[in-house]
Amino acid sequence: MEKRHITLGEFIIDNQKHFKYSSGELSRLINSIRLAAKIVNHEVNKAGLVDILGEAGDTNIQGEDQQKLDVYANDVFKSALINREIVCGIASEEEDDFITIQGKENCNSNKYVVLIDPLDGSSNIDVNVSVGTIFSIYRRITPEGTPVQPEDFLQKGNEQVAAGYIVYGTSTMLVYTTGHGVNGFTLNPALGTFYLSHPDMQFPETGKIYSINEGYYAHFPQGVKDYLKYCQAEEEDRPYTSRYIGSLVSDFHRNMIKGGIYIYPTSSKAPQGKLRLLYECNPIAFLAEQANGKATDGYQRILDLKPTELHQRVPIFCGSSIMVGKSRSLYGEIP
Ligand code: AHM
Ligand code: MG
Repeated sequence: MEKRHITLGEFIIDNQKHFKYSSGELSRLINSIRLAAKIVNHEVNKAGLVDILGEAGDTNIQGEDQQKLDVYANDVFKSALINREIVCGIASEEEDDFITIQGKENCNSNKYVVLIDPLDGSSNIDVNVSVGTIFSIYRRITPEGTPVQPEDFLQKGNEQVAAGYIVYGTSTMLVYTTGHGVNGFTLNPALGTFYLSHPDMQFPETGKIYSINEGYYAHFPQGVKDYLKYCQAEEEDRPYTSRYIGSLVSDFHRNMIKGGIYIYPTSSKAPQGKLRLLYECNPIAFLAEQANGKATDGYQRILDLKPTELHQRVPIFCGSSIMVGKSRSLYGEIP
């Protein structure tokens, strides 16, 4: 009998039953992310062909150069979510402040807010290396029908309703969780359809890959240096192998499949780390835990951190549970 291929569209509908009293709002929201992902994918894939490469000449809130495709991806995801009026607010790594969506006659009865890093790792675009989109979805906590407030976005990661990423790689994949495991879908570019290719993704308990920018070694805290020495030691199961793309989604995706740890620690150059709690670390931590892995800031669960500002940065250690546990033990006591 011919094997039945499940599409992302079918999967979303089938999984709606996991949500008690679901009105289909979350399903519609994930559907619009799916649509925006296809549009961005199309543009990313022709990045070498058209005059869209290079910097847009603007800098984002963190003072980093914005690449043209960052701006494009930000616009695509924003309009996919705003035009369909399925969220009440959006916060983006590329925007200074969150966006309130008023809806018809200034009344918006939608329940969800989306936080997004529209094109992560974008410094890699010019050299044809994989980039990604990361998204995180929460239920608002302020009353429906009123404008969203900062506290709707500054929720702990363990309040996430859904999170995921799209990796624009050798093939394009959408990987997401709604708190019932992690599933990965691969885009068939000829048909424009995502198919379930990686059901119930799980981190191996341990692995042999460590991913960190070792160029900053001299600036790392002693605990991180000690952990790196441990990774490199000649022992039965070591040295581990070092793999660092510099594109979080791609590094995380590879480690989830093969087993490994990704680290972006604090350093004397980046005292808070580099990655953003709301747009990068929380969604990645939710996926890690749903896939049987772990994510900490070196001391505690990322998902337990209480955010204080939209663009807050935190250090992150995430991946296979045994490896993250070991890094925790070498990292030291809470100061
Ligand atoms: P970005 O959001 O500006 O693209 O930065 C995030 C990226 C991650 O994808 C990647 O893991 C990290 O920055 C690489 O940083 P570094 O070049 O300092 O190693
Ligand atoms: Mg980013």
